[in-house]
Amino acid sequence: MVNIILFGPPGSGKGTQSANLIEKYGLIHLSTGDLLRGEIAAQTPLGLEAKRLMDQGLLVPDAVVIGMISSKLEANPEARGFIFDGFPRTTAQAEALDKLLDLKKTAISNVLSLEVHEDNLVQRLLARKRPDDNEKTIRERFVEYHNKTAPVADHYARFGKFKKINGEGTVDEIFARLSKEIDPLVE
Ligand code: B4P
Repeated sequence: MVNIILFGPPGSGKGTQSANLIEKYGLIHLSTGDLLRGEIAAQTPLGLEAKRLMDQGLLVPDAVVIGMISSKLEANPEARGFIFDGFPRTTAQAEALDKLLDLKKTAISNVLSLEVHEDNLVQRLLARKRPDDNEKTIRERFVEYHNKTAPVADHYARFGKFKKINGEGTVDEIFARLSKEIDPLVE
């Protein structure tokens, strides 16, 4: 089983690259951002609370996203593996994921971190025009990233499972860099 975490700051291209990677490797895409936006679109109580936090650039509570990921893992017992996109975003989420995967007697294969200069991140996000892609919210998302998400890198680096990938350039160039890391894992 191949389990990849796509890591990186807001706008680094996690969602964009995941879409191509699942097609190439037949893995299941688990994006907590997409799952939360699904709840918002369905106007569930969870979605309404998530929207309030996401519109401010804040992370939603760990228990909410861990619950969502746990359900998705349970719902896909035959999966060849998963691409985790936007999860884990805190050390508590990383520890919860370790436990969930251990129950399936598997582990994270690699954490690939897309490295992009902050000016380029802002440009990409402003061009996208999602509700949480305005200058004020973007700045808050970067603060959350530096305070709460960046430490997740240390969690995986301790196990030798953290690799930085140049996230600048065209979508195809970045895809080729990611494929170079993943190809040997699926052979
Ligand atoms: P996410 O949905 O995960 O969004 P993101 O990190 O901002 O974007 P991503 O890195 O996927 O960028 P994308 O490929 O789309 O999170 C949104 C919010 O949900 C969070 O702020 C938080 O509130 C909440 N949330 C989600 N997960 C959570 C968790 N685990 N815990 C708590 N809260 C959670 O690319 C961005 C843009 O760049 C696109 O328009 C794309 O077209 C463009 N782009 C991509 N690659 C490019 C390239 N190479 N060149 C030029 N443009 C490029």
